[in-house]
Amino acid sequence: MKRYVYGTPIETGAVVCKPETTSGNPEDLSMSVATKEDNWTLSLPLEEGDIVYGLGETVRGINKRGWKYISWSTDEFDHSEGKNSLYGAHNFLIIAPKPGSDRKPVGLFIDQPGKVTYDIGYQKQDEMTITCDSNLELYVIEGSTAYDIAKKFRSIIGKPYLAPRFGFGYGQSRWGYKTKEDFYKIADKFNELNMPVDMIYMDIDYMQDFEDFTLNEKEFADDFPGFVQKMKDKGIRLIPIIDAGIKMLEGYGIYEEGEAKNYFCKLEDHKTDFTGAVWPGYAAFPDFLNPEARNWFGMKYKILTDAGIEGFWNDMNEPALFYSAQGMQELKEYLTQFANDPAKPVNCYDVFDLNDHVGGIKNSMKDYERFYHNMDGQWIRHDKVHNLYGSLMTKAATDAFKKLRPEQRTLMFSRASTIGGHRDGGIWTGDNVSWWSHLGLLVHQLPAINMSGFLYTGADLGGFGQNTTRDLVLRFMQIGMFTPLMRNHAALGTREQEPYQFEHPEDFTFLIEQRYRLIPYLYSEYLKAIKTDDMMFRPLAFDFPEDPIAREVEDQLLFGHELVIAPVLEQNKTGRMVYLPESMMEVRFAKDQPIQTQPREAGWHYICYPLNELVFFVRNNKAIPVAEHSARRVDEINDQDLTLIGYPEARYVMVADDGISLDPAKAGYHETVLTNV
Ligand code: MIG
Repeated sequence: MKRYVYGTPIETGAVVCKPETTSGNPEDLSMSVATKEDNWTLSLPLEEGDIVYGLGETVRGINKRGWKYISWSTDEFDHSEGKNSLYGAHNFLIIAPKPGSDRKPVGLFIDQPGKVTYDIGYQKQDEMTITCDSNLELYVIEGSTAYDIAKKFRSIIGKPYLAPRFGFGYGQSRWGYKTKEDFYKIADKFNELNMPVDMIYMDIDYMQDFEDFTLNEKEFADDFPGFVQKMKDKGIRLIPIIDAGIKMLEGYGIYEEGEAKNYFCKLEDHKTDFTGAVWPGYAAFPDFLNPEARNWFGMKYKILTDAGIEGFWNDMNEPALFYSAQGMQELKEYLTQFANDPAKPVNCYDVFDLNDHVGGIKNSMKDYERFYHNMDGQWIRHDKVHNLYGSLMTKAATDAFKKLRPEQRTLMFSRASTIGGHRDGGIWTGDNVSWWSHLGLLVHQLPAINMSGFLYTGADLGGFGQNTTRDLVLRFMQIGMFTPLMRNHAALGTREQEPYQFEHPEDFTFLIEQRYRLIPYLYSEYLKAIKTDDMMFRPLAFDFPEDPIAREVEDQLLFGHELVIAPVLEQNKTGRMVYLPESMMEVRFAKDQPIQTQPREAGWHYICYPLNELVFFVRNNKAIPVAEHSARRVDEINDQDLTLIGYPEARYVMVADDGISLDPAKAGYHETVLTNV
């Protein structure tokens, strides 16, 4: 592994074990580097059959060839193919030449907190060009396979955040739960239907006027600890959201404190707070790059942890900006000019221009260039460090949790992230849409997200934006079955998509039950992946690099060391073609039937996969443990009574701990060999 330093890079904290600096430029795979004043470019030829893996949470396929990606944390509610950026800014990729090539696979990590552009065969089909600001660290990682390189990379960025085991339970969420009654009703409904659930999420409406660390006066301010406890009595942990922006309002204590202590991002004068607008209206943005401000913000979670809250999700931390005070002023000037110009509109181009001006005030680059961070006394313009913001908000929280809840793990996941942030929390994949194509997108994202260090992850099951359908929710759940975060979440105003809103809720109950049966195994693979710098989700070709078909499969994944999962990704399908790179055992969970297994030869198979079953494949000579189906909460899972399914002779090395202690010594990590005899 080699590390090259260009210019004077800002320390991002992404890498915890840095190799010595290598001088000169990398030559692997005929790379060439050109540095101009404020611009750095790396180019390399791509050959036919090269696969490019990585870039974490972004658009398009597992193989990133043939598109342009921009690493720039973006509040993007439309995750369609035409986009270039999502919430994650994960600058790690691997180029894997085809089998038989005399070129070796190579991994690249661009340690740069600003915008990084990847043209991966977009301008020229057989050329890759990476462009960014001229101050960066470049890591070039060699290895025998893409998988090997991914593990080597993971070994230098530090261990991923360790979630509490209850975080593997099913979570119900929706933007729009407003009252205590809403929460009681949901919990009661789940309990009534005997549907397993561990968490219900609180979205922005629990706050008073969208003010962080406050409680809605009408609903929650009065005896919040009592309410939290009442939900716990129903077996539910409440998981509230925290937003990045702080409402600018005299009399709101948190704002006044942050203002007095200079903890907010400043304009170019380094004195005036930058004014952005998000849910609460005009808001100031905590300067998470300033360690003091970070500590201050983190300790505010105490208001909620003191009330018994054990987990949070951090939102809007790209940071998302609906507009800024200055941007709005400029827009008004433009509009006034437009309105007062008798010659306008001359033609439709004037109207399009008007449209662009109005639409362009959201998440505008101009705004990201308006404000500054105080990083250890040095003022840095936001756009230079943009991608650090979300992860440092997560760090603010997790550092504080170590003080506020020193004994126990706290659930934490974030929307925006960059590599390094994986040590402090998980991520969810943000505002997907209730589209069938977003099932496939999730399958593509999971391995790339794992490569970047994030293991505790998942998507809004059912889809966040727009109206879902019963079959889509079930198909989403068949994938979400394996993601550590299994949460159904939807946007305000969309069709209600709690499992009990649909016909035959027992089908949903059945799937969630199977999830709980798999938790001992899923959690074991999670602990192993943390310990051994491994990925939980992998493209087939990571384990079968020589198999030309496996190299092109983008709709199946390896899970852990035992499984292949092949979800159905299209509507009105009752099954699909599945490619098995080796002979495997098909495993089928169907209602009111014992688990069915059927040996399958290597090759293509048409596999029936109804909406209300769970189907996966156990790899040759492997087996996985499955619990009884009676648990309705993670804490009720009987870890002593596990059945191995798969190949009868196989054993499984089960890893477990107490699932909650922060201190590894107390958690009691241990291995047990499970066999069928
Ligand atoms: O601008 O808090 O991604 O999960 O429900 C929308 C409301 C703000 C975006 C999050 C979504 C959440 C929503 N938030």
